[in-house]
Amino acid sequence: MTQVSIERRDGVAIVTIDNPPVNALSQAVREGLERSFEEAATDDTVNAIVLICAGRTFIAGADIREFGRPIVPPHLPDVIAQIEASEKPVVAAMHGTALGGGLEVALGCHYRVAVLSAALGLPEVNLGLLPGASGTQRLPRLIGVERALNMMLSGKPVNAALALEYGLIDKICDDNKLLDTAIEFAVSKVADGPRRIRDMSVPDVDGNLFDETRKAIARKTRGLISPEKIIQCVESSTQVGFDEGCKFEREVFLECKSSAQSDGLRHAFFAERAVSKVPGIGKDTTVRDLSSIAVLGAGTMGAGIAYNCLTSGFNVHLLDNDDTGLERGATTIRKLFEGGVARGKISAEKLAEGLGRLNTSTNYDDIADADLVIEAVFENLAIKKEVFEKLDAVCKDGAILATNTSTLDIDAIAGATRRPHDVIGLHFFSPAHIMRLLEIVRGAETSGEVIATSLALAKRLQKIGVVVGNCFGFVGNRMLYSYGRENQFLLLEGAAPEQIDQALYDWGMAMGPNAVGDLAGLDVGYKVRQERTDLPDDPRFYRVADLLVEQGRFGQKTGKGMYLYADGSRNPTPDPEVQTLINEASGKLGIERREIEPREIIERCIYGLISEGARILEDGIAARSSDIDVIWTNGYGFPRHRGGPMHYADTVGLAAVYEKICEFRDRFGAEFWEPPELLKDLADKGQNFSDFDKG
Ligand code: 3H9
Repeated sequence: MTQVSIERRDGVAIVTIDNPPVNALSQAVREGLERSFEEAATDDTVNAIVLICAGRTFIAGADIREFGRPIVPPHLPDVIAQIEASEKPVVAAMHGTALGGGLEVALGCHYRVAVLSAALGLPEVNLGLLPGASGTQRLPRLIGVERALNMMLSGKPVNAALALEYGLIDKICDDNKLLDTAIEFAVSKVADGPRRIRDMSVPDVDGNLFDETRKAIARKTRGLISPEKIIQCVESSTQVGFDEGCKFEREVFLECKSSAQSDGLRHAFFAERAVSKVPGIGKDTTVRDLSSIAVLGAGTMGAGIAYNCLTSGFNVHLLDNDDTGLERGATTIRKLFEGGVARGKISAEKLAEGLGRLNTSTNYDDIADADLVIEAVFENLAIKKEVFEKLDAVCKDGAILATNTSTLDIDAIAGATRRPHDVIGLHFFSPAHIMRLLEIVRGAETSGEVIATSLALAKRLQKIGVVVGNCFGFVGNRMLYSYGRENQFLLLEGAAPEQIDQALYDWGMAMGPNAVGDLAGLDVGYKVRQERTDLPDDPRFYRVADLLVEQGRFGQKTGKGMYLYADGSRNPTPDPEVQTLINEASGKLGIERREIEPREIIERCIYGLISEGARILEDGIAARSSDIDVIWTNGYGFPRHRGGPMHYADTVGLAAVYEKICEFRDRFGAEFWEPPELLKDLADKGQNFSDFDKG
């Protein structure tokens, strides 16, 4: 199959790329472009050229799968230079998403036409890269330095209307008229000839722009390499000529491409796409229609879920035991809508329309027709079973009955109904309308249809749904236990809460575990631990957290927890009283306190995660190690540029991870540090978790 073809119409050569699914610039495409533009250049019957793509989109970028391997020529910057050098006017005709190298190809063309629904962007920063095919040099020349910087640093695409306003495109047309418009446009430019961006000068720029930009993005991009490199490249476009700027861009692009950060971010990209491939669920699995969703429990979580469903177009029925609860839930939802309006995310009409799709009730009979019920009541098995018994009695046949439990046994809940095949766990993360992760927990009897429908629901809610198996805490919270356990042990052994938090924050975690505990509420975990009968019989286990809760220190909500929060502030301040409490606890347990280095803090917390992740794979609770990575990067603030805990282990090397875990076992005891068999096995074979995934 040829990925690039050429045909002629009215003296115009139409070069078409057809490389499904997203017309990525693979080696074959680059070669095809080189050949086709050569052919068009030497054909005397051709006066102008249109570059267009078949399928659902214009080129969505370089072929990211090639980035782990040596790149085979022709190189993209050379192909683009060849297109730009054409003596015949070249028009890019864009639909779908013109992204990364795709937009850079369009910038090499002399003119650009796009359909109204098109989006254009340079999202390389999301992959730890920078536009590496002269985008950092051409875009500032075309649309100005500040706009170009914003597009590259945010990675966010602009729509066609804005692109026209920026001068990024020359014309907008209807979706079904792209080729005709582009041909007509190309013909109209034959007399003018080519207009090459490389020959334009870079517009003047405020001298402080680059330093101001650095300051503005510092917190958001902490620890990341590519944003600074983007700034340097764009800065160079204002200082040196086009060719020298391109040379510099190429050097830093290759540096970024071979970085561990880009490797981690590319892993995260593909891992998020792999989650939709669920064993036993195929394209032929029926997806049930969902239009009305009932949310049970109008607390913060229930209201957040309801709001998320409303903004995704569903009719929502909010149910609670009493009118006060309902009133509170409805107010929370209204406030969320109003916040959306204030931030310009939602129009006033959408607010009214969205709230118009919300009904509230205290009567189970009112949700009899719901297609899906999401239960978000207290995290207590007895209460949940009672709720599901009632749901089973009233809900229509074929309704999906979902529980938003974060830890409890899905099969036990399903067992309270006569339709366990319709029961599933939908574990939302707080705040439910913001967090992208949805853990979809399949019970022993959950049907394929219900899983497929839950995956489709996740997409509609703009979330990443990851299907996992049923066990205490599923994937995310089960692993959190090992991470939290090490945090708690480190506190007793000599590390201060702020020292642990700083070490993990500096390593890349969104927040340290002690600040997270205070944010989530220390009492939440406490209640769960009280209900569990299978916890280790070790007096050190979550000792500090238990003592704090028993003193009424629940975290931010009580103004004190692991830290102090003065006068309603959300900023944690170390509290000497907590340190005294910890020191006393260490003394009572006979633990000799010592200096602990950041490296030990990181290794114990992160290797604790990896070890539990390996057991989760052994138990078949996650289908792939990359699914675990998606859960941790999207639900628990794990640094995306490290790919996720399992990918991070691969980059360290499993033999080294295994060795370190053995060392911890010898130092701290086998109860918590016995290395998982799977880890030993893979390390012995010289393999890593990604090999396990392939197997
Ligand atoms: C770049 O261009 C560098 C240059 O500056 C310099 C070079 C020298 N490559 O997301 P979907 C696959 S860096 C390979 O589910 P959607 C994807 O894995 C690149 N494969 O669809 C999936 O495969 P599968 C800059 C790619 O409709 C399938 O396509 N560009 C690529 O929800 C469908 O993807 C970007 O960062 C790729 N570039 O969204 C754009 N892109 O079916 C990255 C996708 O086997 N792509 N695939 O799982 C996207 O943002 C979205 O895929 C897109 C479509 C919006 C295009």
